[in-house]
Amino acid sequence: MRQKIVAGNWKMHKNAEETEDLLNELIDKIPTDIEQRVIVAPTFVNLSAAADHLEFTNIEVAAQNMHQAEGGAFTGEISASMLKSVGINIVILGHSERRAYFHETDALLANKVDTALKHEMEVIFCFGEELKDRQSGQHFNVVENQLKDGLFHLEASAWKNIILAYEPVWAIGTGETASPDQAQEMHDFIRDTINKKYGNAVSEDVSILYGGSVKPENAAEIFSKPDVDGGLIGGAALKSEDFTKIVLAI
Ligand code: G2H
Repeated sequence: MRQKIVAGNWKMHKNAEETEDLLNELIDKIPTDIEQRVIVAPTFVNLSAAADHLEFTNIEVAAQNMHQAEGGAFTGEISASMLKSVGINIVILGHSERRAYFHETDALLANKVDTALKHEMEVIFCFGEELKDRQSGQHFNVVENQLKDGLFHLEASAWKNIILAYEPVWAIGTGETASPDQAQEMHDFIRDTINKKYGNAVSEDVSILYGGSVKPENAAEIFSKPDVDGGLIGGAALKSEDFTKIVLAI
């Protein structure tokens, strides 16, 4: 059975005090008896405190990135074992901002995925086409290649630790959202592509989140689509009222 998941990607927002405040608000507002998984991804420096703070709650904590190496001379980087040592078992990889500003390629991401899985972490793997790809009708090809190059080297058994996040780059932080039908069309394509490679057991079990300007106003309609299993939320994850509404819209 695939899971319903709402994850908040806080990007480079919230200092230590603001992180604690937002977590306290979320603890107050998000009911404890819901079935959907709720994940938040604060910045690296606040992960340890966030994991401690949320230990006895139903809110999980993810990192926004990690390095592919086990350790070594990589100034400024963070390894999987460091994340695990402070209680982080989930990592977002391949966000379009990492791909665009930090030149992360599908080949590099395939390595990062391997490292995360080796450390028994769950991966939220982000991918999605740019505006030019959609305008030129290449969006299915681009998405298929990102999926294949980043993840199709995995054994079927590894997919239990993979969560997908389809995030069309033209909809990220722009206020522009893919229509619920556009999201469903691509999620269906993604599931079908996985089905062709791995079969039903994997394709029906993998959760595919939608990301890109999800707000309280549009969340319920997007989440109502059969192949949309939740969302990866940026801007709207920074306000507890909005994020809670989105969590409850699923
Ligand atoms: C896409 C999303 C979260 P936003 O980046 O990953 O951000 O909801 O602000 O578009």
